[in-house]
Amino acid sequence: MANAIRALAMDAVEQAKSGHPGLPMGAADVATVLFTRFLKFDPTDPAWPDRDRFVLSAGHGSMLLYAVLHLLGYEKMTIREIRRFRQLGSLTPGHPEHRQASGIETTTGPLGQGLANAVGMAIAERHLAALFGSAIVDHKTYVLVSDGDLMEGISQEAIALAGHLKLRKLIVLLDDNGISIDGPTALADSVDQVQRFKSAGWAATRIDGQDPAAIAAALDAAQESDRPSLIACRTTIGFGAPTKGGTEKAHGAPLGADEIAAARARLGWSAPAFEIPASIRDAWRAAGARGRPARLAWAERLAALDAEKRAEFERRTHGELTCLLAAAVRDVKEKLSVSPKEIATRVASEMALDALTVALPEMVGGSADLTGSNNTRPKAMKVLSPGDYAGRFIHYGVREHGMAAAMNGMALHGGIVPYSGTFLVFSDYCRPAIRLAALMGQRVIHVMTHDSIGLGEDGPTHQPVEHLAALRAIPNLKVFRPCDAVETIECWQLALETTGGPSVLALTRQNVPQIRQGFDEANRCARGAYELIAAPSPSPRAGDAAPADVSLFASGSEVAVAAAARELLAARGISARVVSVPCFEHFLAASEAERAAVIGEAKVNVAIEAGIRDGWDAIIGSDGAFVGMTGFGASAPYKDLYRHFGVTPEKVADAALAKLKGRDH
Ligand SMILES: Cc1ncc(C[n+]2csc(CCOP(=O)(O)OP(=O)(O)O)c2C)c(N)n1
Repeated sequence: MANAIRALAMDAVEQAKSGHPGLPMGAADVATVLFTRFLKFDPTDPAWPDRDRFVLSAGHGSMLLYAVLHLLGYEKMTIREIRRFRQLGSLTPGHPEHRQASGIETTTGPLGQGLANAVGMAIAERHLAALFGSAIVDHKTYVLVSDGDLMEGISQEAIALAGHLKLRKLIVLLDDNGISIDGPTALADSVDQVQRFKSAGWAATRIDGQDPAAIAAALDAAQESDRPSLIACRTTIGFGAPTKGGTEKAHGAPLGADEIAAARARLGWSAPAFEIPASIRDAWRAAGARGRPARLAWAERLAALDAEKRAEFERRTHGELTCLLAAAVRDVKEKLSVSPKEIATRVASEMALDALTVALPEMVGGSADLTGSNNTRPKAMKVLSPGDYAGRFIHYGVREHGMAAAMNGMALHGGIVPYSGTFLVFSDYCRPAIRLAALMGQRVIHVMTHDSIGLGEDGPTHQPVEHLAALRAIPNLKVFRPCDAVETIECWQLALETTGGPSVLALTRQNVPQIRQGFDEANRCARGAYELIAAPSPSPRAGDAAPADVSLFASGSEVAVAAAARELLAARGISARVVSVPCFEHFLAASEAERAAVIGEAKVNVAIEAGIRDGWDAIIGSDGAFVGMTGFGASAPYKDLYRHFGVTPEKVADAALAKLKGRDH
């Protein structure tokens, strides 16, 4: 049965003229034992919520997963898809891309991410089991990692967190072949992985990964472990390939016709390319049918659950929000209209979370050791710990990358809407995971505070400058930068309602005035940009619709700067309007007419943001003026910094006047 995986991997890579045969051939025995004897799943219902999760963290070995899914009988993974390995529109891209319908739990390829995703999945399982009971939620998370996965720094964050949280249903299988692209891993690595995992609180053992009995025994032992398990499986990369096996030559290139023929002979595999002998196919299909009774029994248990609890489980599994969200948002906005607050938007976010997390119990929060700074822990939220998996707040430790990747795993698992916090400048440390969340279309919400030079004294190491632009550059990621407490709750609502992708909320450390006064039921941030303060009209003639002289566009804390600049300009007889731009992505998704209406027809456009200009030209045009940053910040009280870097109402007014003058000449 393992040779069926090897043959399909060799043939598909050969046909595509690219790909990685080595891992599937070496890890075929591990995968065969796992999928045919241990993994709980049902190919006829790939989304079954209580299935075991399998993550191929070493995504370059994608043919292993495709071959197994095909052999087990996942309907969509046909032999045609295997033949179309790495071709446009196939279900078999170069690296596995998340498609639950065909059994791919997460997108992998960037090494280390899958392992950290799996940690999130395992957290989600423990949490939901604590809430809904083990009759409904009781599954394992298996991960196949390669040497490269464990060399990546993110793996340390993931391993340490999993060990600390005692995620006993997480089982990692290491394809311990000692080979990477450059050659033997000994060229660059001498870590004893078993000791490494043990020191992080795992059960860890080393076995012969080519011996099915040893693999089964190790998996058996891992079933009842009181901690997460590592099984280091000693394998031979490209097992069966006579000259390339055991060397880096088997890692990432077709083996070639002669080597494949020799491997077939050595493995005793005589079937032609892409053909599986009937007896072997039947055995795989029987393995695929194994989980059906368990699924049906689970469905009965679900049906027998108290109706309210069942409805809640199903709602959460489907990622549906409740109408309580709108009510919570309304409530916060009403309070702010009655007593406006001059507070930092991070504090406004905490206020929002106090209400939102009550309305939406699926929200599981956290912070990478900046809880008090990020304001991500509502007062009533209990900590999730090995003693209490029902807790909803995760102390991720100083592990931004692992945190962001674990959040992806939770979202992929389902039943949870993860959010968490760090400083915006450390979005760089989360970026690879944020990018994958965007690629996979997963709803994860990153609260990123201290969003500009406005954080002050911590200085340029902590002051984001290029980060808003860099995040806005990621497709399918929404970057929200609210200007006050009202916009903050509105942006939270939009992030929660964005079911098809991640969001970042960029929030201030420093206080900002509440500019949005009065109660407005509509979520004005939904348009991405809107006229917040109209131009003053000194002597309105009836029907006069003359455009303002100046349009001032700003986000976050700089909206108040724009508002003050508007006053300065008014004092000089220049009419200016202020447009708040809390979310580029929403704005740029609007129709051309809507965008044109918001951009307006002022003689001069000025944008103000305490970051770099990149991206703003889509709104102000290349001839617009920009007041912001062109280099790194500095360490000083924040008001001094705004003055020093010229992000002030006076400089904005000067920029507008200079442009107006330029036009008049
Ligand atoms: C973050 C990241 N860096 C680099 C790569 C490119 N890459 C793909 S596989 C690999 C290493 C291969 O070694 P190993 O993980 O041991 O896999 P094996 O050769 O055993 O298949 C590298 C560097 C990657 N996919 N992800």
